[in-house]
Amino acid sequence: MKNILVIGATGQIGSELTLELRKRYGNDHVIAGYIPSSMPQGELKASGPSAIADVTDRQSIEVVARQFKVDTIYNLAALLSVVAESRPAMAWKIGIDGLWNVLEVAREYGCAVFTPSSIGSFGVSTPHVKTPQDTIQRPRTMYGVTKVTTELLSDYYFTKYGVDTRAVRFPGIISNVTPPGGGTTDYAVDIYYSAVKGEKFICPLRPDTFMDMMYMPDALHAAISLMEADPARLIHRNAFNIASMSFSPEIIYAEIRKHIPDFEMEYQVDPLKQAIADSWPDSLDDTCAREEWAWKPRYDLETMTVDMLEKLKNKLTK
Ligand code: AKB
Repeated sequence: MKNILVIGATGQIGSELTLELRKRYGNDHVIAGYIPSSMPQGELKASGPSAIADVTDRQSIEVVARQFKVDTIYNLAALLSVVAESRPAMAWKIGIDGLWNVLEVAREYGCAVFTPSSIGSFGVSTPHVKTPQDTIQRPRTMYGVTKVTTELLSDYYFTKYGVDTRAVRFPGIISNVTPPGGGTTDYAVDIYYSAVKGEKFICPLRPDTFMDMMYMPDALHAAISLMEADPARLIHRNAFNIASMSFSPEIIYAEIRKHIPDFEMEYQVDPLKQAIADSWPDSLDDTCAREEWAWKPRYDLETMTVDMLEKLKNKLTK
């Protein structure tokens, strides 16, 4: 039986990933790792064990690994792209010094490790349409620099020490549970909240800014199925392009208006967010993920929008 530690269990992805892993592997086998300023609440707290696991404090991870006989770590600790630009030293400390701590514990205790990369690992010189799996990665944001380093360091621990590291490059993740914080793709979540609350949405990006996005159930499915994949089939490891939909603000706005025709949106471009978005791919080629571990998304913009609006209506009108 697996024993899994999720580091960053109270964050946007961690909060839903922990519950999904508990459904699959049993509540007692999935530990919600948190930092003291962000304690688990509600179902996350009640449904299984939790423990302090701070990536900047190697001992805290080691204690949990030993106590719970952890064999798999999902390391989700990171600052997102916009906030990392204002706190670059902290972004490095959490993303890279933190990863080093996680990998060292994994090496000692024989754990597999999933540490996501991102579309942010690409830069202006990367081909932007159908970005290949193996291509130029010269990002100019601190977020991107930490994500490329994450990929390299994770591969290094695999080839040098045999640590079973695997990862995907997440696009913008859209969910109706825990809001994201400080990302360039956050607008694609915020727009649904505004639509359901009946508020005008102020869009921080130009109408024609394309980026890859994904609905949370597909993102969870990607992370878990990659970690369950037959290692003999993996040619790549850190990190796989995955894709399900690519849209611009004007396209998502039009899709929401099919359900809420009087929904209004205005553009007030944020120069930092726009510059970051312009440096990222419009769409990724995920052929390698499809071939090496049978990746296949379930949601597109249409089906995601129906589900998002329904779930948010229930959540916000309670
Ligand atoms: C961000 O916008 O920073 C993240 C990402 C795409 O990695 N959502």
